[in-house]
Amino acid sequence: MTEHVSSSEIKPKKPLSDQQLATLAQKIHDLAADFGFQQVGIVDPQLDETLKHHMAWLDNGFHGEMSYLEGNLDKRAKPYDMVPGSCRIISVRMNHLPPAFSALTLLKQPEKAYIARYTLGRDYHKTFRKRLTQFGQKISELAGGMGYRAFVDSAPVFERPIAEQAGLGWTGKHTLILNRSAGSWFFLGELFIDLPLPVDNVSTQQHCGSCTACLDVCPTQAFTKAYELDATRCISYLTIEKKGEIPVELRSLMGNRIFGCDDCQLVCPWNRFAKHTDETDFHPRHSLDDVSLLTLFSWDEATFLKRTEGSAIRRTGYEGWLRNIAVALGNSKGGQPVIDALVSKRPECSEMVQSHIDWAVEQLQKDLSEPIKLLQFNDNDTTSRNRDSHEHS
Ligand code: B12
Ligand code: SF4
Ligand code: SF4
Repeated sequence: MTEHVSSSEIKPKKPLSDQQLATLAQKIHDLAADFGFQQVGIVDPQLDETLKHHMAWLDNGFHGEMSYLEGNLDKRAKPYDMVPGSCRIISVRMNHLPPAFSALTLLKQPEKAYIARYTLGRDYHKTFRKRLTQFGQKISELAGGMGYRAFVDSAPVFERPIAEQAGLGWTGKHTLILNRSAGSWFFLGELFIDLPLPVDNVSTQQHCGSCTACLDVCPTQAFTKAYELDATRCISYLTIEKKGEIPVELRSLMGNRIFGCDDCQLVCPWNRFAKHTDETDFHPRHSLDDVSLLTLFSWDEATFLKRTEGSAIRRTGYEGWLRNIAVALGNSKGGQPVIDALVSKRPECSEMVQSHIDWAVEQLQKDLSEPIKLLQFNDNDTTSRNRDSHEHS
């Protein structure tokens, strides 16, 4: 992942009084909605404990090939060192749930592609970074000058623990931040600032209770325990971050998920309270919310690049894209027509993709002699009702 930052070094003409800082903090909360943020929190984070957890997580090798998570550990624990002069962080969240998108229906149609909701539209980094920068400019104007720097994802910033300490929600057992009025369908971003604003008083209460729905539903059993994810088993990692071969033992568990995965969020009861986003940038483009695997597999590289322009999907690259679709086609129970499509595309593919095609063909040939089983989700259980419940609210 790349670092997305923007900054300004304008200094205030004279220090603000405590009263002026308190008034400014209130205005920041009042103005957030004008910039497309559903919530903000001002925080002076304490991250020593988080660093210990992070290091233990790395020691277990749960980060796989994401070597960037090993770097800048000092800065992760002392984030102000990244932006000299900064002394507070404004943590913000932005909803991304697109309207009228039935995840359950798609997951039950093995011939269709499932692409994670967060990436059906434009790359969120761009929209979010632009808004954060405008927000920083506005605050700077109100303060009579302020140094600030905006981060959106993947800088060495502990975004989730910072958001939790800023009061944006609690860390769920699936490791994501969620809150009682919005669920978890939102992105996080941060504005590092050099004004000593009063921090928000926040509740640190957790509301997962005895629920384990996210842990139980994970198709690849990627959670080693509550609050601990072995990313190397997570479909999001396998389809987006991992280069090269996808481990054979995980392929049949991936179903039709070709870019990211939403299952642990779909099943979460708190997502019944999630709100759809008004940001048209996050609405699906090129019918990616309802498209067959064979259609996507037929794209040549030029078509892939054109249709994924401005989208985070480009991150996987054309080779990774074909690899992911080949695995999904192997799980599609699509029989001879799918075998034919795989075999006909094979000569133009890299060796790595070819090995996934061969695996897929083998699966489909096995299926031809077996009755079709589609037991991934059952309409009658409460899990599947929770899973899509917010779509009907
Ligand atoms: C690497 C990464 C991934 C990896 C690893 C995910 C992971 N859980 O760590 C992969 C590729 C698998 C991934 C997947 C996804 N990701 Co991601 N990812 C990141 C990234 C870049 C870094 C996260 C990180 O540092 N992980 C490493 C370690 C430290 O994680 P960890 O051990 O779980 O950390 C937790 C513990 O230390 C724990 N902890 C801390 N102190 C303590 C104390 C105690 C007592 C306990 C028990 C625990 C505990 O809290 C930490 C945070 O939750 C962040 C952006 C950022 N800069 O933060 C986005 C981010 C976390 N991802 C995000 C999203 C949306 C996703 C996906 C939903 C995308 C998708 N639909 O496919 C999935 C969700 C999978 C999941 N269940 O986590 C969002 C989450 C928004 C939210 N509401 O929380 C983020 C914040 C990006 C953003 N700016 O919005 N992601
Ligand atoms: S995103 Fe999917 S694969 Fe990853 S932890 Fe959640 S349910 Fe499991
Ligand atoms: S599914 Fe249950 S355990 Fe998981 S985050 Fe949601 S409330 Fe917490």
